[in-house]
Amino acid sequence: MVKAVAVLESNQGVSGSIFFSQNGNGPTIITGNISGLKAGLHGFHVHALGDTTNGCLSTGPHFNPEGKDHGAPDDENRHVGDLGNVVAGDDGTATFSIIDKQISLVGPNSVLGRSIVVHADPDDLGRGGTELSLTTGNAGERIGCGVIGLQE
Ligand SMILES: [Cu+2]
Ligand SMILES: [Zn+2]
Repeated sequence: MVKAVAVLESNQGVSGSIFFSQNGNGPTIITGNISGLKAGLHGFHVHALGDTTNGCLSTGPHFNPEGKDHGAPDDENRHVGDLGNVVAGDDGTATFSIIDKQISLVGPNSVLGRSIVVHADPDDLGRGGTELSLTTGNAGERIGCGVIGLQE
């Protein structure tokens, strides 16, 4: 079992911790909660870099080692980092448990040392019909992010 954690940083009042675990080459389980959000859907992705020197802006694009288009978590044609949306309730908190087959903590698709990012707006899952939809999902501003590091 490999385990990892990311603690979100934000200059917009967003906070939370995200936990990752993976058995062998099996799917990765991603759980956590994020607070300080407005109610509704928020794009949620692994971005390529673990660089937060310029806040969430310096975390690079969606982690995409296979050169694919942006998509939904269940799509075959998606960025490895595409986790879709988390949903915040009226209290501004999103609590989630995601099982994902493309995110990994080992091998070439490892997300260790990269960043998890939550956005201001919903991810359109590549269905928006615009060029940006196929790269970012039109998820808007990066309002919280944290570097994914190994956990004991
Ligand atoms: Cu993102
Ligand atoms: Zn993407």
